Formats: sequence, C-alpha cells, structure tokens
Amino acid sequence: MNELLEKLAVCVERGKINVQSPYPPDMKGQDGAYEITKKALEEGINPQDILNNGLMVGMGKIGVKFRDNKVFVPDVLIAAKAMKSAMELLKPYFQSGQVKHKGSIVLGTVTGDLHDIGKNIVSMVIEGGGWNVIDLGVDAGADKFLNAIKEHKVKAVGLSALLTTTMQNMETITKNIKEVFPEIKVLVGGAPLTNDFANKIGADLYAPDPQGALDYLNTVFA
Ligand code: B12
Repeated sequence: MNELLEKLAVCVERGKINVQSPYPPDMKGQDGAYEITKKALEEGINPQDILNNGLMVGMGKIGVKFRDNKVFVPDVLIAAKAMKSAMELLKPYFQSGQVKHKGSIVLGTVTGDLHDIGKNIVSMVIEGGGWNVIDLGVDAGADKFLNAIKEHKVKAVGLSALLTTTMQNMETITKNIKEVFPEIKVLVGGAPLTNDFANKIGADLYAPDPQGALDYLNTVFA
C-alpha cells in the first residue's frame, strides 16, 4: 500500500490530528492526518483511496480495539477528531460525487432520553467506516425518524437508549418505521438493551458496541 496512506491510517488510529497537536506525545512535531491528507491529494492520490485505504483503515482498527476493550472512549474520540480534520479536505470530492459513501444511516437517541455519548461514538465509528450518518440528536420520536428516512435515501436506522424507561419507546419507533418502510434495517443499542429485547420489538440487530453495527451494515449492504 502507498506509504502516505499507511502513515495516514496510523495518524487516525493514534489520534494525531495535525502537526500542531501535542498528542500523542511520541508523535509531537510530526505531520498529522490533516497534513498527510493534503500531501496525498497534492500527489494525485485518488480521494476515494485516501478514504478507503487510509482514513477508514485507521478508524477500523480503533473500532475493533474499542470492541475488544483494548482502548477506551477518549481514544475513539481523538481518532474521530483526526479523521474529521482530514474529511474537511475531502468534502469537495464528496460534493462533486468523486468520493462516495457506502450508504446513509439515520441515528438518534429515542424519545425522553438525553444520553448521547454512546450514540455519538456509534456515529463516529460508522462514519469512519465509510457511511454517511444523519444524526437526529437526542429525544427523537417516530415522526423525526420517519421524516429523516423520507428526506434522505437511507438504508438503516440506529436507535439508542440508556434508560430502562425510554428503551420501551424503541418498540413504537421500530413498529412505525417497519410499517412505512419495511425494507429499512433497524439497529438498536444502549447499555440496558439485550438481544431478546431487540427481537421482541422487531429490530433487525442489537449490537453492544459500534463495531457490531458497522460489521452488520457492511455485511448486509455489501
Ligand atoms: C453520563 C450519564 C448521564 C449524563 C448524560 C450526558 C450525555 N450527554 O449523554 C446526564 C447527567 C445528562 C444523565 C442524566 C440522567 N441519567 Co444518566 N448516566 C450517565 C452515565 C454515567 C454514563 C452513560 C454513558 O455515557 N456511558 C458511556 C457510553 C460510551 O456507553 P453507552 O451509552 O452504553 O454506549 C455504548 C453502547 O451501549 C453502544 N450503543 C449505544 N447506543 C447505541 C445505538 C446503537 C444503534 C448501537 C448499535 C450501539 C449503541 O455503543 C456505545 C459505545 O460502545 C450512566 C451510568 C453508566 N455508568 O453507564 C448513567 C445512567 C444511564 N443514567 C441514569 C439515570 C437514571 C439518569 C437520569 C434519569 C438521572 C436523573 N434522575 O435525572 C437522567 C435522565 C435524563 C434523560 N431524560 O435522559 C441511570 C439509568 C438507570 C436505568 N436503568 O434506567 C444510569 C445507568 C446511572 C445509574 N446507575 O443509575 N446521565
């Protein structure tokens, strides 16, 4: 693989944002994801290759390590920050259609629930896996999800809940979505959920971590 893209993957995995960023200490003063992406574009590397073979490789590694409890929330956040800095440079190529996402997914924390830390991590890992995420934020009800599905061409929906009370709202939202859009896959997650609960409410997948959701999307929509 191209040496620059290998370096780029390492920058994302280690959370090296740009040359100024002091983190991680052993990479102080070195180019970060931002500068390497800039160089790669200047060298004429295809922006889709930069995304697939650089940025996504780094985020993929972090996603797997997070699933395996080898790294923790701050590591995912800083990796996502590094990826985001590079994505800014790729934005024009997405707009021109030169770089394409694998598809779109709507994500949100369900009605009555304000917890969004976990949902935001899921968003970052899925985005890092090459998907476009439409984030509805917190306290999102069935109407909000249905409108977003209508507005954007999405393949799946992800629902998050952290309270035993609000997880019950996932059932109504899932049923409403399946009634209107039976083809849309519904993924659910959050600390109090179980596989049995997901089956009971008619969701397509329960995943305890973002990587599980990303693996599912990549398999089902391969
Ligand atoms: C931070 C926090 C808050 C913050 C939230 C800030 C924010 N912006 O999110 C604040 C202070 C606002 C808060 C408020 C409340 N909280 Co609170 N909170 C927590 C706490 C400490 C951490 C939650 C968290 O962020 N975890 C870290 C993330 C990374 O984990 P995660 O959310 O589980 O997400 C991971 C997976 O579950 C999965 N995942 C998550 N979503 C999805 C979605 C999909 C599709 C997929 C595939 C995967 C997936 O991937 C994520 C990454 O691995 C927990 C206790 C705990 N230790 O869990 C209590 C906790 C969830 N809160 C609790 C309670 C009771 C409340 C309040 C009702 C308190 C009150 N009396 O006001 C309010 C409710 C407000 C509301 N309406 O939502 C209880 C819930 C009890 C229960 N069984 O229902 C807990 C368990 C604390 C406790 N032990 O009592 N809380």
